[in-house]
Amino acid sequence: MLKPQIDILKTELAYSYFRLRSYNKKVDLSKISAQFEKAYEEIKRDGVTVIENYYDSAHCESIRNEINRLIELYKEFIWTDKENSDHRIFGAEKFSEIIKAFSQDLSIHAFGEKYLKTKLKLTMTLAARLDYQEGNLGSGGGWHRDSVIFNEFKSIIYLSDVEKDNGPFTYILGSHTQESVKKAIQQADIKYDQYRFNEEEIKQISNSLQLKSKTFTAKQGSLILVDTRGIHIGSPIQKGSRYALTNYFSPEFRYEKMMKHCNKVILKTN
Ligand SMILES: O=C(O)CCC(=O)C(=O)O
Ligand SMILES: [Fe+2]
Repeated sequence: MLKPQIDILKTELAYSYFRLRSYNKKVDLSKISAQFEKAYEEIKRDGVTVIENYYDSAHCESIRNEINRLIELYKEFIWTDKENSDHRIFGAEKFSEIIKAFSQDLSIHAFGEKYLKTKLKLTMTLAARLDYQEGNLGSGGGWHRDSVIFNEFKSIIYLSDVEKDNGPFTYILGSHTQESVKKAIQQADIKYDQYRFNEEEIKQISNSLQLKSKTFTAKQGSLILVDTRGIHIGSPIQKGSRYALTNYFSPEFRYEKMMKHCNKVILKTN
């Protein structure tokens, strides 16, 4: 059992470094809305929460049209998977005013800062259209954590209705805490730096940690606020298309480093 103990120690050390750099700005979510206040309690407990009807259907339709326009206009430059199912415009806020408005949403920003207890900066907004194609892996390519050491905040808005066949976001509730990362190492034989998981490992983690997964089927305009340190998957799409925007944030102190990474994928059109 010596090896897992050392691994846990490494996790603890990195985590305390993050905490040292945190801050304690008071953000009063009740001034934003009761929905955000409730969402805050949920994200702390589960690692994920949803606010329905954040955008109305006319607004969703406008952004869908915008995504279609950008995919067509920049088809030689955008990222697609090998099945040609996933079409991704990273940094889409630079090409569209209506997408920029989502990237600059102050309520979401304040919520993320309160949750992570640190100042955040947007690194980029992803606009994505997922079309059904045989053999597609879904958004994100399988079960994973975005980070093992750091809690991470993302906001995803569905711009089309997402039923169970339309590639819904799925999350293992409660898998975002330091405690649960530790338990996965101790009780489910997961490596300390492991951030991708096969189905067998997901079963193992869910059973030994007694955690349930939740699939976020929801109407267009639903806003998912999520700590992507928790284990999640964008399920493979079996029918139709899924449109969504995702805001990526970084703590201010890691921003330069994160941007170096993001700049590799941000859309460049010449
Ligand atoms: O779009 C999704 O459903 C999930 C994608 C994902 O893994 C992420 O944004 O971190
Ligand atoms: Fe992810």
